[in-house]
Amino acid sequence: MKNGNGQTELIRAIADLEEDVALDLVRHSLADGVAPLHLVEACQEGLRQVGERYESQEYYLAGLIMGGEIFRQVMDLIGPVVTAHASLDISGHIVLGTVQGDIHDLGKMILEMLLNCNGFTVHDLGVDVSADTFVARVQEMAPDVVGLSGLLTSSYDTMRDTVARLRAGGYAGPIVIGGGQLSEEVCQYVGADYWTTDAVAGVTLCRRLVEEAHRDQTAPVAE
Ligand code: B12
Repeated sequence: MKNGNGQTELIRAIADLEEDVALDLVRHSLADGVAPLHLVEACQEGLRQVGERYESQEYYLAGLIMGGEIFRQVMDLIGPVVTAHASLDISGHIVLGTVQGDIHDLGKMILEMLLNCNGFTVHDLGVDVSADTFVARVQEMAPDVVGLSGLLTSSYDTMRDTVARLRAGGYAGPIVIGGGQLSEEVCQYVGADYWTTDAVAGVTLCRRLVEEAHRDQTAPVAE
């Protein structure tokens, strides 16, 4: 991977569903010291292109499945390298899950890995998680942050319902939504506090939210 910021060949290999080429590129890049998160970004772009080809009917469902499988294997290679650079300097709890009707979890897995590396305790509820389950687990865990993941347009209504149910259930903390197709408009529609399409930005946000909450708790009471 020598061109530009070194990601172009990997993007192409993923978009073309060339599993062996993609995995070799990742192995060599890691050996050359390329930052693992740059490789994740390249994979994300490659998968976006897989999605485009699916939409234009160049690929069928098998293409999406294959793209997801390649990415899962890339994660297996990248995971140990990312974990080796963990900085466990913050302690926060996050309840995380993919909302009901949606089974996309690769992005959620990256977020979880990065949160773990930053010292967070992540309660991952999995995929296709009902609003009832979110409410019950959030009441049980009292997390600092709730994260909802969703990649389908149809997930926006489920996210909206989940946010409303969490608020009705008494959770007053920050709710962050994440997923490749999200936007400010979607965030407002859903009624979440924050949104992101990027796990690194999500971790930075969660760190800030936890630090702010802890600072508020320890601030001296004004006389
Ligand atoms: C791989 C894939 C699949 C795999 C998923 C495997 C898995 N275990 O996740 C499989 C084959 C199962 C699949 C199924 C389907 N898929 Co699909 N899929 C994709 C694809 C190609 C890649 C998704 C992906 O993993 N991206 C890589 C990750 C790293 O990116 P990410 O998820 O966005 O996550 C990043 C950030 O968003 C963030 N993040 C994610 N979650 C969260 C949460 C929080 C709290 C935070 C802070 C951050 C965060 O962190 C990540 C890293 O930066 C996308 C294309 C695309 N444009 O994304 C289509 C896509 C999402 N799928 C699509 C469709 C249509 C489907 C199906 C309906 C197909 C079908 N006919 O059955 C089904 C739906 C199944 C269901 N009920 O959920 C459409 C959705 C269209 C729409 N507008 O709704 C897309 C956009 C493809 C397209 N262009 O048409 N899919």
